[in-house]
Amino acid sequence: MPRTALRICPLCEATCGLSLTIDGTRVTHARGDREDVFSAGFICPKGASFGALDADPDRLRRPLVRRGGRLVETDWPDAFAAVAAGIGAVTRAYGGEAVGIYLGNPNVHTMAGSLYPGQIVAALGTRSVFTASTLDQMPKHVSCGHLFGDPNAIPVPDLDRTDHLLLLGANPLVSNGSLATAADFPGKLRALRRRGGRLVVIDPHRTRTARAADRHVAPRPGTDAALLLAMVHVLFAEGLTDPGETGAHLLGIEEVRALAADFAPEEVARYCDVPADDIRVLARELAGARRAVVYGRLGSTAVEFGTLTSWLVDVLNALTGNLDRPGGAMFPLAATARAPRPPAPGKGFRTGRWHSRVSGRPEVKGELPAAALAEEIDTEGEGRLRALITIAGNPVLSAPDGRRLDQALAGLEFMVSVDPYLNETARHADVILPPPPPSRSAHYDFAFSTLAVRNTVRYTPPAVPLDEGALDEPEILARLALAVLGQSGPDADPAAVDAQTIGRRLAKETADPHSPVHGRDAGQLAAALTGATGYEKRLDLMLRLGPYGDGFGADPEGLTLDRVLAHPHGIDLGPLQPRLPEVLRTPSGKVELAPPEIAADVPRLRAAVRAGAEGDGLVLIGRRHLRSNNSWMHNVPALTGGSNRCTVQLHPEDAARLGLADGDLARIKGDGGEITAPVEITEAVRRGVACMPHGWGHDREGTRLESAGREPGANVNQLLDGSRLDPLSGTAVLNGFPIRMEAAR
Ligand SMILES: Nc1nc2c(c(=O)[nH]1)N[C@H]1C(S)=C(S)[C@@H](COP(=O)(O)OP(=O)(O)OC[C@H]3O[C@@H](n4cnc5c(=O)[nH]c(N)nc54)[C@H](O)[C@@H]3O)O[C@H]1N2
Ligand SMILES: Nc1nc2c(c(=O)[nH]1)N[C@H]1C(S)=C(S)[C@@H](COP(=O)(O)OP(=O)(O)OC[C@H]3O[C@@H](n4cnc5c(=O)[nH]c(N)nc54)[C@H](O)[C@@H]3O)O[C@H]1N2
Ligand code: SF4
Ligand SMILES: [Mo]
Repeated sequence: MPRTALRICPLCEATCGLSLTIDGTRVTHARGDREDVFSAGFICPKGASFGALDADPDRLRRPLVRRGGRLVETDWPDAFAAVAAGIGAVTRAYGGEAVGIYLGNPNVHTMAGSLYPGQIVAALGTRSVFTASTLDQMPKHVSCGHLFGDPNAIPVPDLDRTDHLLLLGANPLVSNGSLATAADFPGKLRALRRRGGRLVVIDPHRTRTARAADRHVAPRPGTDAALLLAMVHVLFAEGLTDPGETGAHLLGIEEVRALAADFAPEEVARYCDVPADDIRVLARELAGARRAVVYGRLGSTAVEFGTLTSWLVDVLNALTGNLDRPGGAMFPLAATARAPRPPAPGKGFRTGRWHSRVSGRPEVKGELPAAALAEEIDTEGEGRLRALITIAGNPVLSAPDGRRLDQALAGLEFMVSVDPYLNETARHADVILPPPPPSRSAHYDFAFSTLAVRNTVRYTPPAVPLDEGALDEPEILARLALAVLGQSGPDADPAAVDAQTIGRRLAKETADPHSPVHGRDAGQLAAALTGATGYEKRLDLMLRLGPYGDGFGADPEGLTLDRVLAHPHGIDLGPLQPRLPEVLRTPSGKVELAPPEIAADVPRLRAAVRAGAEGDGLVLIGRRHLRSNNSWMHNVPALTGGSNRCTVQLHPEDAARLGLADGDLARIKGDGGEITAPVEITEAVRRGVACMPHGWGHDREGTRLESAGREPGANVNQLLDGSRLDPLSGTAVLNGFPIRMEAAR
């Protein structure tokens, strides 16, 4: 008899509640869970293909270990022994610093990825930490770090209550939203229009989202920082700034005025290729709306001036009185966050506490740029990386210059990958540790509940029990943390890893006069935790010490894991609430609107504006497809084909100039190399722009991605050599970099 089970979808940031139909151990159907308090039944084609993805025959079921040059199946004890031996040999010879770690995007989509990597890094004692953040949102962390004192205090657009939404470099009708967790983005945009609100989109591509907008402005890629600074200029010049009630929490307004002084719309119009009057209208409409919000995504972060652009998004919100008020940009309060403490000045945010060895890039949030990973491995000298751990990442396709990284990985002394696929990156590993499919994994969104446009709490235990002999990913990562310390034998106890974190957190809380458990006995509290597994106990701990928690009895009505389990469709915790000044950790205790680190980057922008556009050359931008996700969903036939193809889109005028017809094969050249791709001519991209998706290039030897290999596509990141970065955040410029193009053959 088929049964149903609930599962929060881990496939994008929308975190929809799914209702799975399960026959035996197989997911035969997935639909949106109409009773889900957050998503109310919304689902997209990826969620609907949950069963196919879950049962992909190419998923690894058992660990692989390299023997005589070949990857062969083995059992878990043998795999962890191989990890302990391989990492041990490198750390003994060169120290823990010689082991790097790369954490990919799905770490924010699994419980394990949120709970254990920190402990693995600590066990290694390495500063060579690389993540997908420096291919993505790191500029936002940096700007929020400086503005609010906490790089994780990221305000999100209050979609349900705004009257004016200005989207910058975001395509939520395809991506389903990012750094703004909202199930049913399409429905929320329709609701905005229905209540008389306006949608404005700034994007060089006339995307699906841009087509749904009241106003679409298509600037030259990479120029948004100048455009936004010109909007700031207009606000001051026309007396339109009105910070409202948040004004009391703002420092640096006059400094911002000075920074914007020589960015009048006329000064930037040519550079941005947007008429000065249009920039004025954007500023006036934003200031004139009752409740408005500016929100930027990948086209605002993975760009040449990513940190400046991210900063200006929130400067505009603050100057128009829309920061921290309903309908504006608000700070979520997740159930697993630490319970709020009384406002107090903090230590502030600092980068560059150490630098990368080869290019001297500053550390940001404890990370070095993913674009610098290859050079840290293949450049001779002391401190060179000799071993690498990758968890849920595919940097060979996702990061600049995959060919160089490919070669670098092949030269490592040891590599271990935690990944369900033998893909372009994992094929270099000496040991692959495969997590079970998502139906076998529990789910709680630690990361995305801090970015959700409404506060809710939801947890789904595994929908299907683990297969015989399989390990869940929390246990894999806990055992990996132990193996790194040389503990891989029968005595290695993964529960000790959880117990250690629980003990540490409770020691801190019981000593903190502002904690609900101040002065209580940590051992007794630990013993009171419920949960069938270590990760469930950790979830219980966080919920109970969180803003809505029971505080171990302090508030008997408060949240516990048991209470959340009793509400399988989730518990609604209400709309977002103002959080200033409690959320701030700046030394001043204020929002520091003109941080010196950011102000110091404005001259670089001024110089770019003065230099103007780099000739009339083409620049490349990315695009996503509703049925893709980065590099790892091209192996599911239900999700490929149709319009989900790796083509290079070009405006008809550019195509004509280059002598390219629709369907022609084009040769594309960039700093890092050349690729070929079929041309797709469309007026949707503006002149001077070529547009290609990433995550393709599945034609490498030694992978096990049968379906993806049939239509491999080309790796757009081969056009980059890893040297173009937003300097403040170390984020790769994936949008708006120069290329050349000609007909192939
Ligand atoms: N040119 C260009 N490049 C880009 C982008 C772009 O827009 N343009 N986007 C960038 C962005 S935003 C990002 S986030 C990065 C992503 O960069 P990465 O995170 O490096 O790449 P993904 O393709 O997301 O790889 C995810 C990996 O996780 C594995 N995986 C899937 N599920 C699980 C799981 O449950 N557990 C484990 N352990 N592994 C799992 C997959 O098999 C795959 O190997 O790419 C970036 N690269
Ligand atoms: N279906 C699907 N959903 C996904 C993903 C996926 O691969 N597929 N990936 C997930 C991940 S990891 C992420 S980070 C999010 C990303 O979520 P989004 O950022 O919403 O997605 P993108 O499609 O990358 O949108 C970026 C937009 O910026 C535009 N752009 C490029 N350069 C510029 C510029 O210089 N200025 C301006 N103003 N715009 C520019 C592009 O044309 C594009 O429309 O999506 C997530 N959701
Ligand atoms: S929108 Fe995202 S979370 Fe929702 S079903 Fe689709 S992939 Fe899953
Ligand atoms: Mo991303």
